[in-house]
Amino acid sequence: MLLHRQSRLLARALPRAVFAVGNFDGLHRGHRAAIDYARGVAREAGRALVLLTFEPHPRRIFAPEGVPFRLTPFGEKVYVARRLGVDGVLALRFSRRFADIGAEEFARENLKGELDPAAVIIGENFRFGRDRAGDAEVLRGAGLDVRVFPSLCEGGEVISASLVRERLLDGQPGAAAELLGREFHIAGHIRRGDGRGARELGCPTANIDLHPWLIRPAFGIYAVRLAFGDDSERWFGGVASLGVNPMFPLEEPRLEVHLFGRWGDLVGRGVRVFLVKKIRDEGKFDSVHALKEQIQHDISVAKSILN
Ligand code: RBF
Ligand code: MG
Repeated sequence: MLLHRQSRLLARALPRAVFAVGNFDGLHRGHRAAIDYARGVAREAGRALVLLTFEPHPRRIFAPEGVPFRLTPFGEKVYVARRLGVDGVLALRFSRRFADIGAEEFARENLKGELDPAAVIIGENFRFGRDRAGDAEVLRGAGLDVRVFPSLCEGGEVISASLVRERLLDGQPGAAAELLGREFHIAGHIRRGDGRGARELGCPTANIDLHPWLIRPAFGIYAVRLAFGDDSERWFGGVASLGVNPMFPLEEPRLEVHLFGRWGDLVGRGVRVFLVKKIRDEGKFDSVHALKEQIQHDISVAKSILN
């Protein structure tokens, strides 16, 4: 799969591709239905299938002070896209100046002119250009073959990235997974911790810093699966603490995973941690001993969830 940030380079490599256009944060089931449809269009046209997306997420430009909200930070969006089997990702650099391009100009110059797509697939709520004035009609006006893919509904609700975010903020990773079509995951590298877990709590943990723009799911203790590197098939069970450790307060929330089994030094390894189920809130206990006992209980609860 090709990843480009410049239209010219992408168009040279994959001329006249079929483009599915959107922010695609989360690449949830609604996105994937549209991408599957676009794949069919691409096959029929004998063209490559490319996701055309925007980075950073426009919301970060329009509301720079907002709370972290990304379901899939850029690297993870690319990772999931690769697994969906698209031929390319074109991630246009979003900025104030970019946002200020008029809708007609964007359709004519940036899409038709630079990419000359065989077809363009957008979601029904997709808008683009200055004042969000661009829609399917504007694209058609630029001479593009446009297909509008309807939103996917489940249980009377539209599947959307914001609905997935609500589920995660509510501590419901299982409900989020149903909307995503896969478990929500946090990617990162294992950092050296202070060793307290192993020393005082009988529970060594791998510490993972959270991407600055990644959504903070409800703080608490979770049953998790962990995979190393880009391998998502082989996974290992564990129990994780996500939050600020009221017993030993942290300034920035982080993820600490206790992996079941015996492991050597994992510092530096790239991992993905999949949230399976929230077990409880973070707590403040009367003693380190009480926390230690609680952790042993969490471990057995997590094991039974994962089995
Ligand atoms: N820290 C807390 O302050 N309160 C908790 O309730 C809590 N529960 C934990 C449960 C598990 C399963 C694990 C692995 C860690 C938990 N921690 C909790 C974090 C613990 O304080 C931390 O791992 C050590 O201080 C080492 O950094
Ligand atoms: Mg640790």
